[in-house]
Amino acid sequence: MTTAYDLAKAQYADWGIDTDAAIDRLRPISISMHCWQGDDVVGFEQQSGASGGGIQATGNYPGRARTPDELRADLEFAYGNIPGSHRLNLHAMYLDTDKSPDRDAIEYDHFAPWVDWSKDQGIKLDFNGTFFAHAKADDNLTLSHPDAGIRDFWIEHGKRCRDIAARFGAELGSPCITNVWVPDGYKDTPIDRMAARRRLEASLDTMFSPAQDATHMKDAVESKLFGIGVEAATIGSHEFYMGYAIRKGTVLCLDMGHFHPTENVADKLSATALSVDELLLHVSRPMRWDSDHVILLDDSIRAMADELVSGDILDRTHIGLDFFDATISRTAAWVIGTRNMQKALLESFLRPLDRLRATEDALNFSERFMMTEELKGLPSGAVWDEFCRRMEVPSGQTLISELESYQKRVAGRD
Ligand code: RNT
Ligand code: ZN
Repeated sequence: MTTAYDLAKAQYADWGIDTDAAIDRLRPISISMHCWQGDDVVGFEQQSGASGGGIQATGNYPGRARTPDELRADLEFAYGNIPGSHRLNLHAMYLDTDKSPDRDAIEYDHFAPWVDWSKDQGIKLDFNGTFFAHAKADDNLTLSHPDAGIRDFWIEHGKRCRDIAARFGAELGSPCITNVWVPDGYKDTPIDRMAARRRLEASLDTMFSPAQDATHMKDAVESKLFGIGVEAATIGSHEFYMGYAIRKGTVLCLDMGHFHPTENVADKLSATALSVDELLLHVSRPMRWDSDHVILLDDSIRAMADELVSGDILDRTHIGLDFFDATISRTAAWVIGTRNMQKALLESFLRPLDRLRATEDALNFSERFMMTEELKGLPSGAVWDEFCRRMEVPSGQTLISELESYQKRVAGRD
């Protein structure tokens, strides 16, 4: 019997594209799925409350994970419905312990259950310091705070996160990408931006000064444009961190919600990758602001995937996700969002890249235009379905049933 995939394969072959090769390229790509979609960025500290720092999950859909065990169960379900093997991006406030260490006192042991679980599941970990949702971050100043005592508190937090991350990496045999995002900024126009930036730079230098083995952990820094409550100035702006990452050799994190809304974040990949060795992405969907909507298979995500593939920077880009929506099933958000990133990559692998490049090099923009638009009619969905079939995960209506029945099971939690 001829399958939809057989027809798709033939149609692509007509363009000189090998669909099996595209599937083989997609299979090993591991996406770092963020833990915080599962519980609306609340975490498991005893005193946890609002996320603060201008980050806001809105909605009260039933089923929020309230404990590490619930979050892990939800993650297992999600990974089970995403083809391939993927990473987990943890935040420091997701510790799993009956102790209540303050942020400057966290230790590996507080996270050890996550490592046991990761080993069991065959998952690798990434990590983030949590520099928000804390009394010492209430002024939206942490590493750049004028008070050295507050800066030291957060520097200690960051150092401990790096030690914990290095142990994650050593235990799991894969470098743990350890990201720093701080909310630091001012609501109204500051008098001395330079002083604040010098303080942030000095704090980062101190925090990063203990050497870590790059085979166990790598530091990343994440910029932002603005946040609620820090409209006038963000100390860790894009230019600040781009310069910092280039000078200090850290990974540069680009969050798609952290630029002016009309900027094309995909354009920044090749531009920055010439100056930094490695990139970290927070793939996200800003709507009017850094709203962290779940990513769709839309043109902004396709553009990111196309640039990673055309620019040949996939192997030095860590693809992380950063979205959270509390108005829909949280597990569905993870599964559909992560699969959308994979679908975009698959579509990028299904382009006749050499031919497209040749039209551009020959300044044959008419042909480039005709090709890009006609290619959109090819049946990439049939190739995706075949990928899911080979990876033994559902797609289409079967997937929807799976997502719905899991959501029913967790709906009674609150
Ligand atoms: C905030 C940053 C940051 C957070 C996570 C929870 O604007 O995007 O990455 O979303 O660390
Ligand atoms: Zn982010």
